[in-house]
Amino acid sequence: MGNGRLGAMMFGGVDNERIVLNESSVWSGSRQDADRPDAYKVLPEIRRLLLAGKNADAEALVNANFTCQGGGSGGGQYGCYQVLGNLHLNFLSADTNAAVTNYRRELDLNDAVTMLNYERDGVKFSREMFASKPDEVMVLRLTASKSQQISFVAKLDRPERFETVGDGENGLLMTGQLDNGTDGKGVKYAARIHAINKGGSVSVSGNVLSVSNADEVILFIAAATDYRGFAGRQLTDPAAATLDDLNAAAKKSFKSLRKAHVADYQKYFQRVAFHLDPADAKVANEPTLKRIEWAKANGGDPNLAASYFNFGRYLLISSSRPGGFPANLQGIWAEEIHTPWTGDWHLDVNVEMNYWPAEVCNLSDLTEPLFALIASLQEPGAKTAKDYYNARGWVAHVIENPWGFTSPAESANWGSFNGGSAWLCQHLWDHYLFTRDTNFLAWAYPILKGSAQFYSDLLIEEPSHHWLVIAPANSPENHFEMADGKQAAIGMGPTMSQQLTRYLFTACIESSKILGTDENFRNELIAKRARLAPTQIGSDGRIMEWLQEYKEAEVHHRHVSHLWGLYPGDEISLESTPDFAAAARKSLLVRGDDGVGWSLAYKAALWARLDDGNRAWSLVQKALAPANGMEMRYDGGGGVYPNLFDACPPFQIDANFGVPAAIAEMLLQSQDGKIHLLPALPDDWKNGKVTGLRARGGFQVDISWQNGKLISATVHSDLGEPCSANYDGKIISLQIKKGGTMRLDGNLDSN
Ligand code: FUC
Repeated sequence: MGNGRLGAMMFGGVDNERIVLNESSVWSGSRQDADRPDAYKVLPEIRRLLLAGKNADAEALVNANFTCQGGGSGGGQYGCYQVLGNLHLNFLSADTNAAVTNYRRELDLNDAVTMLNYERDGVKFSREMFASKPDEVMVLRLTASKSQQISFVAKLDRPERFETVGDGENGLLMTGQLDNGTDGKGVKYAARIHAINKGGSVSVSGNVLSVSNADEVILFIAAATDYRGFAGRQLTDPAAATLDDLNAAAKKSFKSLRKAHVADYQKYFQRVAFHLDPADAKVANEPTLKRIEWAKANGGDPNLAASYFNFGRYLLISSSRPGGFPANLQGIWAEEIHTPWTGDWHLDVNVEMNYWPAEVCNLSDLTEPLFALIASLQEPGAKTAKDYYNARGWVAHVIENPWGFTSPAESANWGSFNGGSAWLCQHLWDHYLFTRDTNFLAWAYPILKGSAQFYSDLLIEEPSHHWLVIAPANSPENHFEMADGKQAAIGMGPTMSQQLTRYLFTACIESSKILGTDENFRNELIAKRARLAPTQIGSDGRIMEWLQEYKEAEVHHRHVSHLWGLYPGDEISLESTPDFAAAARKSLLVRGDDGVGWSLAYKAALWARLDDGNRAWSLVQKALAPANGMEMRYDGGGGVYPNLFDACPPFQIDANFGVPAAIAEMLLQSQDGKIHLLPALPDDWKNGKVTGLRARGGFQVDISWQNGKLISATVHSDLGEPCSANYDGKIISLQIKKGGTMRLDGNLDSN
C-alpha cells in the first residue's frame, strides 16, 4: 500500500502480523559538497590523451580525479533511504493450535485496499488496510464475525535509532533521529499509532499497546519527518504533525475514510483499463504465485501480464504523488536500513524507467515529483559542472539522493557517466510532447537550457571525422577492450551520450522556438547538433556502442545504452531509419535475452519499437518468471517474487514500471507523431481491450481486438491537432476537432 509518501507491506501472519512501514523522506545523510574543485584542471590532459587514443592513460586520470570526495554512495553524508519501521501485531487467541481455514490475502488493484480473511474456531477474522492520500494516514481495521474475539499486543520498532513510548491511553509513538554522516543529527522522524475499539478494552503499558476482547479495532498509523529540501512536507515537528494527522482522521468514520481514499485513488487508476483473455480461465483466480508458476510452465499467461501492467500503474499511483518524492529504487517499500544501492535515484536507467509508463498510461500528473527533483539539481549541478568541466549549465551524474548530490560517484568507471542530467531532461520534453502544456514548457525551459549549455561545452572535435563528441564519457557501466588487450570504460562520444545530446539539443531548439526565446543559443545548438557524431553501424552490422569499433569486453552486458535512440529516444525507427533498425535488431540478438529485471523490461520495450510483438512478449514472460532468490546479482536473474515485485535481484521496482511501459509500446506508439495501433501485438494476445492510453499531441486512444485483429479504435483529441492512425501497413489522416472523438473500425474507416 502507499499514498505516495506513506508505504506499507502487510505480510499476513495469522498469529504474528508484521507490517513494514515506509515514509518517503526517511533518508539519512545530509547536504554536502562532494565535488573535487580542481578536477577541471586535468580535463585538457584527459582530452589530449583521448584524442591521442591513449584511453587507458586518460582513464587513469579520470579515475584519480572524476570521482566525488568522500565515500560517495558508500559514505555517511550521502545517506540511505531507510525503512521507517515495523508494526508488529501479536494476536492472542484462545487456542493457537486451532486450524486456520479459508485464508485469503488480497490486494484489490481497483480500490487499493488490502484484505486478509481467515477462519478459526468458527470465527471469521478480517483485516482491511489502505494508505490514504486525502487523510495522510494509513488505516487498518480488524473485525471478527463474533463479539469479543480480537485480542493482540502491538509494538512499533525499527532495526536502529528508535524509541517507542506509550501515547496516551490508546497509542504508541516511535521517534528517532537518523545519522547525517557528520554529527549524527540527521532527519528526525515520528511514527504514531492510535487504536480505536468497539467492545473490549485498549490499554498501554510502557511501549506496548494491548487490545483485549474487542469486537472491532481501527488502527490509525501516521508518520512524518522533518526533512527540508526539494519536496515533502517541510515540517519542523514531525511528532506534532503525526498527532494532528491522527486526530483529524479519528474524527471520521472508517467508511468515509475508505470512500475518500478509493475516490482519490480511482481518479488516477480508472483513467486506463487493460484486459487480456487468460490462457486458461481456471488459472485466473488462482493465488498469484500459482499464476506465476503456471505461466512459466505453460508458455505465458496474457491475463497475468495484464495484471502486471495494472499493478505497475497501481504502484506508480502509490509511490509518486505531486508534492512528494519520486519513486526510488524500491518505490516506498524498503524493509532495510541499508537498502540495496542506498534506495536512491539512479540516473543511468533506473529512475527514468520508473517514469516510463507515466505519460502513455495517462498518469502524466504523477511525473511532478521527478520534475521537482530535476529542478532541484540545477544549483548543485551548476557547481559540479564548473568544478569538473569548467562548463556552463548544470550536470548530474549517476547517483542522486534528496541532498542534491550531483558529483560523480565514488568509482569513475561507472560513476563518472555524465549523461544523467540529459536523460532526466528527456522526461521534461516528453511531458510537453504528450500534453502540449506551454506553461509547463516555460517552466522547464531554463532547466533544459542549462542542461544543453553543459553538454554544448562538453563537446570536442574528434580527429577522424571532425565530429563533435562528448569527452570524457562512458557508456553506462560498460567497458571495452583496447587493441593492446587492456580494458577501459572511458572514451569520447559513446553512442548513448551522442544520442542523449542530440535529443536534448532538439528539445531545447524546439522549446525555444515554441516559446519565442533565445535565438542565439538556439543557433548555437543548431550548428552543433549538425556536427554531432551520428549513431554508427559497425562492420558486424550492429549499432556501435562506442565511437570506435572496440572489442566488447562483455558481450551480454545488462545495459543496452547504445539502443537509447530506439527507445526511449526516437532517432531509430523501422520507418525512417530501416538500416539502423535492422542494426539495432542485430545488437539485441547478440546481446541476448537474459538480464537483470530492468534489463529484461528495457529489451521488451526495444523489441516493441521494432514491431516484434512475439519477441517482446517472450521478454515480458522472462520478466514475469519466478525469481531465483534475493541475492544481489548483476547479470542473469530477473523475474518476480511471489508478490509480483520485480527482482533485479534483489527487489528493485524499476521493472515493475518498465514492463508496463513495454506493454504500452506493444499496444500503442506515437514517437513519430503518428498513432500506431497495435504495432507489436503478440500472436498469443488474441483478444483484448485497452482504454485510456495517451499519444503525443494530446490524444487519448482506446483499442480493442479479436483473434489478433483490430476491431475498433477510438481516438479522442484534447487539442484538435492533425494526426494519422496506422495499423497493419495502412495509414489514414485524422482531423479531429478540439475535444472531439473519432471511432475507427478494423479497416481504419471512421464510423
Ligand atoms: C545500475 C544497474 C544495476 C542496478 C543499479 C541500481 O547500476 O546497472 O544493475 O540496477 O543500477
